[in-house]
Amino acid sequence: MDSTLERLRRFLPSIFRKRRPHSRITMPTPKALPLHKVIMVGSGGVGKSALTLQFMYDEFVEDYEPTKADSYRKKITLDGEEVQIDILDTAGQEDYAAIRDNYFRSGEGFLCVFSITEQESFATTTEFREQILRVKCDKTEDMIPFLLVGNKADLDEKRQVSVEEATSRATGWKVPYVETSAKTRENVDKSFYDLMRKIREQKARENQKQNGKGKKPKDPGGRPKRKCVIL
Ligand SMILES: Nc1nc2c(ncn2[C@@H]2O[C@H](COP(=O)(O)OP(=O)(O)OP(=O)(O)O)[C@@H](O)[C@H]2O)c(=O)[nH]1
Ligand SMILES: [Mg+2]
Repeated sequence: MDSTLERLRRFLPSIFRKRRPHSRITMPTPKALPLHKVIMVGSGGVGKSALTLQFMYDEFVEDYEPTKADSYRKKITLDGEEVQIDILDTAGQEDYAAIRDNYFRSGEGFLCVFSITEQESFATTTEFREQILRVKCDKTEDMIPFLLVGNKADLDEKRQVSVEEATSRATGWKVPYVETSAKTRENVDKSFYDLMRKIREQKARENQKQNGKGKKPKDPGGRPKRKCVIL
C-alpha cells in the first residue's frame, strides 16, 4: 500500500502538492476616487446654501432657512477625471460662530461668500479670512485654496459692493474674485470647479514636496509659515 502511494506521489506530483488557501484570480478592487473638501463660509443670508443646493440639485430655494451645518457629497468629472466633492455648508449666523473653527480645520478649500447687495456682508469676509488663516496656521496664505464670491449678481439694481472694490480686495489677498447668482445659476459651477482645481493643484504640490523630502523647499512668498498655538 505504502509503495503504491509512493509511486503515485512520484508520477502525479501535482495531486500531492499543497493547495494554496486562496485562488490566484483576484477581483479588481474599486479605486477610491479623489475627494476634495470644500467649505462654504460667509455671513448669514448671503446665499451659501442657495449656491450649494443649486450646484448639487439644480434648484433655487427662495425661502431663507438659517443653516446650522449641512454636508453634501457629489461625484463629478473634473477635467476628465472622476472625483468626489464634499461640501460643508456652514452657518453664517453669529449664534454658531463658536463651532466654526472645527469645520474650517477640516476644509481643503473655501468659498468665501458675500452678497453684492449688502456692504456689511462684504466687510465680514475679512473676519472669515482671518479666522481661516488662524485655524490653518500650519499653512501659508498661498497654500490655502480660496475664492472670494460675490453672490446675488441678479440683483444688480440693489448693488452695494462694486466689482472694483471686490476685485481689489481679492487682488490684495492674491485670490480670484467671481460674481455668482444662485437664482440664475450664473458662475455656480465655475466657482466650485475652479476651487476644486486649486485644491487639486495644492495637493499635487504637497505630494511633490513629500516625495522630494530632504530638499529644502523654496520660499513660496507671502506670509511666513507659523506655528499653531492650541488654545
Ligand atoms: N435673488 C437672489 N436671492 C438669493 C440668491 N442666493 C440666495 N438668495 C436668497 O437669499 C436668502 C438667503 O439664502 P441662503 O442660501 O439661505 O443664505 P445662507 O448664506 O445659507 O444663510 P445662513 O445659512 O444663515 O448662513 C434666501 O431667501 C435665498 O433665496 C441669489 O443669488 N439671488
Ligand atoms: Mg445656509
